[in-house]
Amino acid sequence: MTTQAPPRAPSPTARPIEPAPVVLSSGRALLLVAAAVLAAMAVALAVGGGDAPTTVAADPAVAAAPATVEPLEPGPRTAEAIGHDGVTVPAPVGSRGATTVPVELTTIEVEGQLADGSTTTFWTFDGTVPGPLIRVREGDTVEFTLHNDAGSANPHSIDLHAVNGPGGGAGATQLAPGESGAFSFQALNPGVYVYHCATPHIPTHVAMGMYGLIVVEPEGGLTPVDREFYVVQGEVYTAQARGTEGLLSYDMDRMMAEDPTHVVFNGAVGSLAGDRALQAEVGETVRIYVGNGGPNLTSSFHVIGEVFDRASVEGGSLVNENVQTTLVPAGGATYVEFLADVPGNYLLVDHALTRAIDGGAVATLTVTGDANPAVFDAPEGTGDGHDDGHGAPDASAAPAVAGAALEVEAGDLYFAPGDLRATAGEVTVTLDNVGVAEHDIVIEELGDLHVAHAAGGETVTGTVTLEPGTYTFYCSIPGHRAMMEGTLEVQ
Ligand SMILES: [Cu+2]
Repeated sequence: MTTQAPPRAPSPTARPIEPAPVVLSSGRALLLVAAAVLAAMAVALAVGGGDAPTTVAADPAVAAAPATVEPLEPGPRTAEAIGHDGVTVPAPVGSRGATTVPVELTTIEVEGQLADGSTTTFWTFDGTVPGPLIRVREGDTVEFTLHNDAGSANPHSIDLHAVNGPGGGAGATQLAPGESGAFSFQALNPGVYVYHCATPHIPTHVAMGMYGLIVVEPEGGLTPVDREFYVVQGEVYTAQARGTEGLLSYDMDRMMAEDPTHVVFNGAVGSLAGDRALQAEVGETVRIYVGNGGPNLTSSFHVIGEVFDRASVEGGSLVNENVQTTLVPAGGATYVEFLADVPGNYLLVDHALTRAIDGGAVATLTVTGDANPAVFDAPEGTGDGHDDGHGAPDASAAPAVAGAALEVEAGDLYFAPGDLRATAGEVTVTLDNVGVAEHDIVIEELGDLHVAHAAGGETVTGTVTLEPGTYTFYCSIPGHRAMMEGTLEVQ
């Protein structure tokens, strides 16, 4: 019998929040909670025929969660967050027959990192955004148990889109803090499905992070691949402007206007970048389960520099081939597959590009291995994959400027030239930003020293004193570094 992974404690960088109502910027918290309880009762009555939610004995291990963990350490590019790592997925079902599969999830409210230097309150399944990937087989009977952690301030529930039955389970799982509920369903339809909290105000619960995917594999299983990844897009609506430091609060008015401050993959800006970038090797087959929690936007999912050899149409049984960008509707999911042909950094984006370049909807897949010039060949320093992966179409391959003055063009998303040389001493750096988004130049080895920062269309000059050596420079705007990083040689 297959058992899903047990509920996980929040990641070490998440910390429990105080068990008080979340303060909404509009000051409607108490009203919302009261409305949620009333509406939850209405849902339970409507769906459950008047029965109270099924309650099972609380698991003491769950009741003890969330564990005490270290506080967040805000700082540059610290992508550690409540964000799911994108690689922890259950094993494929293979060729086994249909069976009974117990699945347990716990709803947990935590404060976690949203972007560099900022946190927000997340409501989660099992402490991550998205919640765990659930994986079953067509014909399986899923015995589903949901626990609402005792430390929660709000009722929660679950609606699995793979369910054929009222509310997708939401009627049986309207749970007050500390309660548990259970129901069972047979997974009749193979595909990739969203699950989400369905407790009023439902869009708020979703925007706070309460979504994930369940894969129902067909009889015989999906085609084996070398790497599987799990990436779910979602919107975040904060009262404070993007880039504000500190604890950001939820903004109901922005939500109602469908005007998110952040659009993210796996919960946070930079959640799948830097040390947490997805990894594959040349020659490997890759499958990405892609979901969209929404609650409002439709994703135009694209991987820059890759063509999907196969893309399921809306997560169902119809599979398209040779696809550049696939739509993932709010409350929808799919999977895409491709062969990693060429080494380099590949950016996963919502190709409604403002959301990626400015809003945070960007993740990195790093492919390592031998160059494959028959498939892609380019001069050094322009993103041929075995140097530093710059994407500038016109980045000079020639030796970069030497001397006491450096001129660097920044665009969306590249530096030109991609590598720099200078002589030791005081160096003037002119950053000419020809792009629309803001860009900066930061030197890692000097404590992430900001040398220059330019808004779109601006040219800005900064100075820095350099000792001889080799330095790494990059753009520190969230999501940019994967394409905007180079080496500075100082003689
Ligand atoms: Cu909820």
